Amino acid sequence: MTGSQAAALKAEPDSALDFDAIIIGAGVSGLYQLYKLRELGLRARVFEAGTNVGGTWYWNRYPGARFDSESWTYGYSFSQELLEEWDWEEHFAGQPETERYLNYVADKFDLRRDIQFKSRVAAARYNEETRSWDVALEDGRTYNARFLVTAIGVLSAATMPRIPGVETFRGQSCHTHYWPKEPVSFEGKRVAVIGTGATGVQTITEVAKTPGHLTVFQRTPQWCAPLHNAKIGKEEMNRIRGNYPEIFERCQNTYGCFIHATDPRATHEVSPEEREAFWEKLYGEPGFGIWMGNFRDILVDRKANALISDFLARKIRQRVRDPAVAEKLIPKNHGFGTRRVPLESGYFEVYNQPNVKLVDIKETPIERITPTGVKTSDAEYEFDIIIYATGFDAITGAFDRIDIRGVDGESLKEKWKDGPQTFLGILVDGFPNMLMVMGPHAGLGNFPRAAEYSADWVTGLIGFAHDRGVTRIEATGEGASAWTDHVLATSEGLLFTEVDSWMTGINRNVEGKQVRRIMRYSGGHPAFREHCEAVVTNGYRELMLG
Ligand code: NA7
Repeated sequence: MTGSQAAALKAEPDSALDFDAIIIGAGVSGLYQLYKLRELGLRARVFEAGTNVGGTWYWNRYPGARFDSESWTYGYSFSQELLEEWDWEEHFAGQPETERYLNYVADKFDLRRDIQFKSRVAAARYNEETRSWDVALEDGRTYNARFLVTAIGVLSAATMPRIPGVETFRGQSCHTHYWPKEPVSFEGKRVAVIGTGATGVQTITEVAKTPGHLTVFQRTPQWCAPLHNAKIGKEEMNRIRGNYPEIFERCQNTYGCFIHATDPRATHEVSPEEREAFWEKLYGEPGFGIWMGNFRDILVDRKANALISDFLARKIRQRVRDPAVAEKLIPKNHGFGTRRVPLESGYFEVYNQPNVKLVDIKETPIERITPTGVKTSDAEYEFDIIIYATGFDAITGAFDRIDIRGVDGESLKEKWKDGPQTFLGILVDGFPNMLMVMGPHAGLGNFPRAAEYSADWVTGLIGFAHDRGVTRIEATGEGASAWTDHVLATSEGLLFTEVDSWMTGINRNVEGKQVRRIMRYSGGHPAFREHCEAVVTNGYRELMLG
């Protein structure tokens, strides 16, 4: 294409299209993506299923929902003014505070005027003739746009358990993700929680605070570690504010964009006493330090992993009075850190309460949900409330729930049935002009840090195309294969790959999600960014632009 052709194309408004870009989702990534596309002067529209902004922090309003990232590492970094104005109240903010924050952001940057709520996207189809995406909402409304940007999150497709009789229960029941906006009282109620992942652990700890009776149905125990949350006073907040440049810089340079950096030592390089002292220190400190700031080999070396797991097991035994209950709470089928580590605030002590019962459903499986409660292989329990903390069809689930069709009507769900294939976790060959913010095979971690980068990269590419009159962007098949191979290679030797969890794409409640897959880039964020930057520096030559 010549320069004048490009200029002519740029000058020509796409008046035939409803929008330049459609963004799906008004969560952390979607809000920022909208802000960035507006900066380019593009007409962007966000479709959001909820009635307000916030994504994860709009939906997950279950009791006890809060950050495991330090609040001051989680907020957006793009606006100095926002950093000046917003005071975090707690080191690990609860859901209400985070929802308030995201609403504040939406208001401050006047984002709502381009967000269409109660608009769940049901289908998106690429139209080769117009080089655009036709998007259909669940209610039948249709729109089109040059670019389709997915900002649908990695844990947004909640899954109910496949247990017979779920629909027959006559009391109150709810998946944690769909928690109602109105307060739910547990006072004097018989409550069941099914599921003990990060969500279950937070829910259980909170529900147990109200008098009543709580029964926890646990399939797999977790290696939980203390959160050590605290309030942030005015002076401390000002100190944090003064340190924002260093804080964000540090997050940029760690593996998972958290404030915690891996300790360069190997577990066996230090004496047992020193090791124990180090782990005590980490156990006593706030946040993910014990997972992300531990010795460099605990997630790759079986012996090192066994030692840290043993340390955590001792902690559980110390904290839970009944030794039989403590044993049930100690994971036996996976080592510490090989699944997402739930951070807790008094979780294990909950089981010392006389009104809390732990049911190990590996020993006595749930047979069915009855109209009055839960029937296991050896007992029938009656409940007023059943809470399903049963997780998500992670990473690809939200994509699977939209009928996304690329060139010649190829289905994305079908293309990914044996695992995702992407270029940088952002583009997919055969799906031109679709850009994924935090798509599969991108690096996970402290979400907004990674999402800001991802949205910036997407913005850079769209801006590049816009400036040159490029109306079609596609990853090559070779590029996607090479990235996919690289992603698989980065996970080699990591112990988490041997364990079933949402991080390896397992969800026994979903057809086709029973085989472990590599779902995310495991080379760490600094390396991820290097790969992305190289593509930019190279003038996007690895992509097909037309
Ligand atoms: P998780 O971590 O996937 O946990 C789901 C929990 O629900 C887990 O304990 C599951 O047991 C349990 N589960 C799922 N299905 C069933 C059935 N059918 N019967 C009994 N128990 C079941 O989801 P979370 O929401 O806790 O956390 C997801 C992420 O969101 C979290 O890591 C944060 O990053 C935010 P299992 O372990 O599969 O045996």
